[in-house]
Formats: sequence, C-alpha cells, structure tokens
Amino acid sequence: MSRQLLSGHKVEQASEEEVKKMEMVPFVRGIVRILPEGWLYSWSATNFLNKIYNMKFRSDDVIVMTFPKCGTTWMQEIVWTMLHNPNLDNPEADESLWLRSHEISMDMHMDIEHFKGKLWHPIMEKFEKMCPGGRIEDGVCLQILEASPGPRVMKCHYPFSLLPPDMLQSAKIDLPQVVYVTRNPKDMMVSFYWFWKESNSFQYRGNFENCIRQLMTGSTLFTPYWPHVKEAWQKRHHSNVHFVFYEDLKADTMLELKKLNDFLGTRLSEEKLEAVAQHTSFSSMSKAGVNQIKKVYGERKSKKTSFFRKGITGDWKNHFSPELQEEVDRWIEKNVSGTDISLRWALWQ
Ligand code: PPS
Repeated sequence: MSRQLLSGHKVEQASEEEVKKMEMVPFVRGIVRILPEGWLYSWSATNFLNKIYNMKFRSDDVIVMTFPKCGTTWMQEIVWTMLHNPNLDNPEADESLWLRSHEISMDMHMDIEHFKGKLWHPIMEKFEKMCPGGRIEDGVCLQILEASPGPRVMKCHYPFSLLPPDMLQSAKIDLPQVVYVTRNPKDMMVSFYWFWKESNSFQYRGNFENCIRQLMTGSTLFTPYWPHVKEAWQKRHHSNVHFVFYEDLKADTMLELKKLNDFLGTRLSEEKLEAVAQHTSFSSMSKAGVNQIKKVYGERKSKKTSFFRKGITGDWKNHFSPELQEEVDRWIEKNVSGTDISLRWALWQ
C-alpha cells in the first residue's frame, strides 16, 4: 500500500528482501522508498516529512544541507563558529556539536533498533529539559529546533524537494539561508563505507564492493546521490543558497570562509576567519570530538568518533580496484552528462 506526502511524493514500503540486502542492523518498521526519486529512509521518516514540509523557517536560520558524508559536520562547525563563537570564547562550544546544531532529518533514526524508539541519550535529556511534556512521536529534534533561540544552525540530509516549497520563494529578506555542501562521489562512498562499518547504530556487514554498488544503484539508505545534488545545483544561483564543494573547502579554506562570510553577512575580519579555519581544521575538530564524547561517556568509551576519519580528498585511490573505478566512473559520467556539473570534479582523478 502506498500513500502520498504533502510534497506530492509517494511512499512505498521497501520489501524485506531489499532491506536484507542492505546488510545493516534492522530498522524496527523497515525502510520506505520516497518516489519519484526513490530516496530510501527508515520508516520513521514518514512520521515527520509532512511536518517538515510545513516547517516555519526563520530569517536568521542557516541550514547546512548535504547528502551524507559530504562535509556536513565540518560546515556545521564552521557556520556555528562564525555565528556563535567568532572570538572563540563561547563556553557552549565545549558541548557536542549535536547539542548545538540540531538535525532536521535526525528523527528518522529513532527507528533504528539500536536507539529503541528514542535518540542518542544526551539529545533526549535536552529534549526533556527544553520541551517538557513534548511527545517523542512528534519529533525530538524537530521540537528542540522549535524551542531553540536563533540564529539556529541546522543540519539536513533531506533534499530540497522534501522541504517547504516556499522556503526560497521570495527575496533574500525573511528567508533562511542554505549552505549546500557536496563532495566527489568516490570519496563520499569511501566515507560512507567506513562510517557504516564502524557505527554502533548501523553495523554494516557488507564488504566494500557491495557498499559501493549499493550506493551507486540507489539501493541503500539515503540514496540516490545524484538527484539530491542536482536539485541543489539548480538552485545554486538563488541569493539564499550557497553551494560549496568539499574539495574547494579543503584546497583553500580561507577563500571559502571569505565567501561564506559574505553570504552569511558575518563581517568577520581576516584574522578572525583565520582563527575559525584553525578551530575547525580536521585535527582540531577530531580532537575536540573525542573530548566531547568522553564528556558524555567517560574515559572508557572508544577514543574516536566515527564522524572524523581522515578528512582528506582522493582517499578513494586507496580503496578502489581498477575495475571498480571504471564502473563507478561510467556511472558518474552518465549522471553528469547533460548537466554543467564539472566532470573533472566528479571523477576526481
Ligand atoms: S555525516 O554523517 O553525513 O554528517 O558526515 P559528514 O560530516 O557529512 O562527513 C564526514 C566526512 O567529513 C570529514 N570531516 C572533515 N574533513 C575535513 N575537515 C574537517 N574539519 C572535517 N570534519 C569531518 C570526515 O572525516 C568524513 O570524511 P572521511 O573521508 O570519512 O574522513
């Protein structure tokens, strides 16, 4: 039985066979496919997508939107720091980023067996404090976001077409700002593989090649990749959308921070931007991430967090066989053809 969302998308339950092939820890009520694009999300997403479609954004909101593993966490911390910690003296910065910058798409994860109908316990504690009497079924992160003061820095893995249609509909004034980050698909895929493999929540059991093929064929969670990127690419000239490539951010961080400074209107001096770049470098963020995890779990918890692995470009070269590379490059060429997305970037030779 399929049903329709307010966005006009149709929701279909993925078959047990399809879900089994994803080789992950089960989702209590399975996986749904959102058509026509075919996005695969946990069933819980359907509880929240209509609410998200009607979400009221504020003019001082910044939404960091990405297909997963494309640089979300990095950009979230950059934007949060520019807006809330430009002098690097805000004590809230010691708190985990997940408690400072909430995710619009996070509530779908409460269906992962590991979470048992809730979310990560520090988020639940914050929910109880900020939203007394709130019902979990109405979305933990969504309610925290509603109760949060601005400027809110939000993370979102949902694509534009599942968000409110009027979100970018008029002049710059009174609209939220969207920073869309993408990353060359081969590095995105490698990052996904290790994230799933090492995550307690997903516990991916497949091998590397399977994972890459699932991401390529749009047969695993969050996929397909290309429609997500293409929807944002079409909006890249909108005055409230800022499109960033992970590779550019990596190659010349200061140049990208200057562009962000203009886009966000933060007016930080070059010296302050240098400090932001330093504070959000891979080494600083991964060190801070470990400390934040320790603060929550204590010393005995694993020393790393799965959100910081290598933080480099071109790591796919250490993972792909020549045959697999050829297959993936053909898929990339097919998807980039007919668009003005740079094939050179997409192949990232
Ligand atoms: S998620 O789960 O979708 O939010 O993951 P996301 O943050 O989008 O992507 C994780 C990858 O980003 C790398 N990362 C960074 N790279 C450079 N600098 C900084 N500061 C940084 N922080 C996170 C992270 O290491 C993941 O990439 P890989 O290739 O796996 O290392």
